Amino acid sequence: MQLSLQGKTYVVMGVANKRSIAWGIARALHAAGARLIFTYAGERFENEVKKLVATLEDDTALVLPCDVTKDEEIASCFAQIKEQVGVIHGLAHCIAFANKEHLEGEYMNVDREGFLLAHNISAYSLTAVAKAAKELMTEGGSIVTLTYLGGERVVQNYNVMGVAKASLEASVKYLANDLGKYGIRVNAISAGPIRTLSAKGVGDFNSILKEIEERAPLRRTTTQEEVGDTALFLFSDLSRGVTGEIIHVDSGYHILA
Ligand code: NDP
Ligand code: KAL
Repeated sequence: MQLSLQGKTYVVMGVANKRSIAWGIARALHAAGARLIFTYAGERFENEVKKLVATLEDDTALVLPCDVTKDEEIASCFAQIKEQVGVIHGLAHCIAFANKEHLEGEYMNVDREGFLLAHNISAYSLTAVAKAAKELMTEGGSIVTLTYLGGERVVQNYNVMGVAKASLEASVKYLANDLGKYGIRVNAISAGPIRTLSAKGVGDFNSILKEIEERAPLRRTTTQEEVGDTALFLFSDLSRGVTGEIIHVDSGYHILA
């Protein structure tokens, strides 16, 4: 079945390249006829994002800078969206960052600065952008963020990012409670491991993927398309009774002991 999101507008934050989960979500939304607004962090990926967006052949698509560590950039990004589009119906938050040296060895070696950086970009940013997006979601809306099993359980090397994801998941619930009265739903997708730029440089990523193929109930790894399709459900009216939820799209791996 093909869902239609014709006439609706969605903000997609966190496309770095074609492997990004955000790009999987964007493609699903585009196929459903939605209008898209993309945001990127640094100039580093501006051209890459613009090149990718051009492949959609949709001249209504907008591409705007939004480094989520900067309040003024969030404000000006959403002011531009308001001016150029008016109303939005959803937002995909696909953003996370921690210093590489804090993603190996023992968790407790993280310093204050690294802890705050990971939480600032990976957790607080959802609250900051939800608050800005709310003003444009005058017809109700749906906010979707991305999390990982390492926020619920100890996963080797995930470390400070796991602690930040726990904060992100709690934020989903508190935001869902705040925003429900405005007809805005807030949910997270807990995705299984996918080879993206963020996952690059992770020493044993191959063995992590192999374990999923061997042990996950569905015996295969997660794809960007699977996450994109669940996001589409969360953005559509089919999920109108769902908020404050963490949906695992991970071949069922999270049920295993
Ligand atoms: P990508 O590397 O493709 O995307 C990460 C994105 O985070 C980049 O687009 C990057 O933007 C953005 N980002 C980092 N810092 C900032 C900032 N200050 N302001 C705005 N954006 C910023 O990786 P993924 O697609 O894998 O990651 C997307 C989300 O999915 C993350 O939340 C991640 O934790 C989550 N996830 C990933 C899994 C996986 O296995 N890949 C599994 C489960 C969850 P820029 O490139 O412009 O710097
Ligand atoms: C247990 C897993 C193995 C990997 C351990 C930690 C992964 C953490 C994810 C985090 C988002 C990665 C980074 O912040 C990388 C960053 O330090 C360096 N990379 C960059 O700067 C690139 C260029 C940009 C685009 O990246 C970002 N993020 O801006 C977890 C695996 C199994 C699942 C994953 C990868 C989960 C996840 O959350 O991404």
